[in-house]
Amino acid sequence: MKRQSFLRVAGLAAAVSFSACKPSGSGGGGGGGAAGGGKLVVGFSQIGADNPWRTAETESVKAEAAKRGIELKFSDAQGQQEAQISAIRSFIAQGVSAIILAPKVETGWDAILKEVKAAKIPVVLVDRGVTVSDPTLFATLIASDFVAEGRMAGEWLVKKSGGKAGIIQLEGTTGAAPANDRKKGFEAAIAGSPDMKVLASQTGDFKRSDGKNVMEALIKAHGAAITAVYAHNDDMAIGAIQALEAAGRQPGKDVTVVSIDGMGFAFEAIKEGKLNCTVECNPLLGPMAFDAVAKALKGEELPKQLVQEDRLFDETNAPAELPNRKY
Ligand code: GYE
Repeated sequence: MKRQSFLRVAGLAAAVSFSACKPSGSGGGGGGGAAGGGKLVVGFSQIGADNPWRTAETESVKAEAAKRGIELKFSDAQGQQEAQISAIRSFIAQGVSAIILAPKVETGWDAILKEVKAAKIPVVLVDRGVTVSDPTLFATLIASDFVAEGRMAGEWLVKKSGGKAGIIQLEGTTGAAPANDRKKGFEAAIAGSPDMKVLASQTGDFKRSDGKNVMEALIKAHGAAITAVYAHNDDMAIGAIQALEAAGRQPGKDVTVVSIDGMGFAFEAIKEGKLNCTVECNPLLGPMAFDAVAKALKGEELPKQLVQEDRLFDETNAPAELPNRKY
């Protein structure tokens, strides 16, 4: 695979700027936003609505557009990258001023992003990164450092389990940046502890139902050897907790469960003693996304990634934080 010739965008220091695309009425070559009758028109291509994290992100983008008087063209791709590509093509045809894209997977975006660039429409990526041949194909990425999230979860588990565990890893959507990187960070964190063994690592597609089904099968295969679960998101962790309980295990006690996202329901599960730890990942990206859109439209240079800082919560600090959770 020619991966080396591609640039992994997250963490790149280079900055790019887009030539200013004026709001409504300027016409020509995209960026006109004419559909809005004076309003700025922005397209948002969302992956789907399969878990509460994603719905929280969608709501944040919609609410921020409304607050700023921006007309938002929203497309839900129902989990299909091809549908995201079609939506982007339709945004170009409609002459939007900017595009916000939450890309399902890391690869396969070059061609469509080149079409967007040719139309002089800036692209702001939210929540997941892409691997592209040319870093000027997007203005910036607003996302968390997923390797760091995985590392925090892994380090916490090494400490909690005294360096010895039989682990089930429930991966996110195959090919998605947070699945790739949360795996990488976690596995690096446990690499120095020979008794931290990953018994199985399978995708649960970031969904509660898949997390539950995969966990049921893995309990049958590995039984009592399982002493820990690392789920790439809270939803799959809840699914795994249900499967463990159905199998007569005690999640949170005889099986340590660690996950990522820091959703309110995960805090509740920590309080109930069924989930042990969650690393937050903020889905409320609307305000930052539209700040970036505004800057890109002014032709300002943006860093290639605006990193969200994430904190780790367990039984020691989750109860105090619970009333403050906004997602
Ligand atoms: O963790 C998960 C969602 O891309 C950061 O995707 C996001 C992840 C998030 O489906 O719950």
